[in-house]
Amino acid sequence: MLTKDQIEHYHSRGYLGVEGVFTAAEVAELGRVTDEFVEQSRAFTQHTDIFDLEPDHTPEAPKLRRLKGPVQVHDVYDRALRNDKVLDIVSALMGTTGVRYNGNKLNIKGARSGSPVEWHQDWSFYPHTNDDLLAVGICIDEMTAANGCLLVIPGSHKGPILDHHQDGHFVGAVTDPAFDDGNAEKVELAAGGISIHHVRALHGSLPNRSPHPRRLLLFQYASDDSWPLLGSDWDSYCAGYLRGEPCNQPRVTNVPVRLALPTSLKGGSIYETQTVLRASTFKHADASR
Ligand SMILES: O=C(O)CCC(=O)C(=O)O
Repeated sequence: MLTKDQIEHYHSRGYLGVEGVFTAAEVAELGRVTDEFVEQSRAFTQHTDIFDLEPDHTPEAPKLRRLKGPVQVHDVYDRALRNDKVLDIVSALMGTTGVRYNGNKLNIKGARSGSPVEWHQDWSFYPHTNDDLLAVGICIDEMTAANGCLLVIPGSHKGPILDHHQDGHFVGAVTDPAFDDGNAEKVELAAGGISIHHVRALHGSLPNRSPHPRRLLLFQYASDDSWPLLGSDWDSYCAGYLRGEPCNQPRVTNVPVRLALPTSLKGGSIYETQTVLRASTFKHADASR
């Protein structure tokens, strides 16, 4: 499954790319279904519970930025969430046999468009009692520096949780003035590969300046014994279990926490939350291309 070097890379750098997890047929099906949702988005001019739209989206030229809960709207995404190869990798990296999921989304950067995702740590959105959580991104397209690949600051998962607030409100992006992205690393993969980043790893992505789309299907996985510090009801918590049994005795470890409170002034998606930012968090955008 994973080599010792791959596991070591994930633990030391906080991220990993694994090629060839999904077959060409599986990727083609994910792509076809995603195209259908882009078609459906023509019917909307405002964000909905399902669709998050690029600012220049129109019915004539649909620009779907995010499918908010892909698993809830199509079986093909649900199968990907439960894919045994993915769950084996997740389990090996988190060091637990039980696996729960706590979120899913499909981020789309269309050809020569696509909003950036400003630098942030997922942990700033959903801290838990332990940090054995990670996100897996399934590449529906080849993901390269040119089309806005995921960027990660290596080793940042072992560092502090940086401030993600502006004027006292959570903005979903790093506002710490000392933050520097000069040593960002690119996660470039062929279609069918998966990116994995630790919940505390600083990451983001630039707009797509290439003629090729970049569609990344993201699943957030958590250890079976982590409990969300911002709260949950028991039924929703249990519904996320993919392997193992629901556990009401969470493992509590010594993790840094900075809550996403007071709440953001703008919600709906990370893109919307980040729109209130006064300045982009990318300082070396060109260097990372
Ligand atoms: O789509 C991307 O490049 C980054 C995704 C991400 O970090 C997020 O949606 O929270």
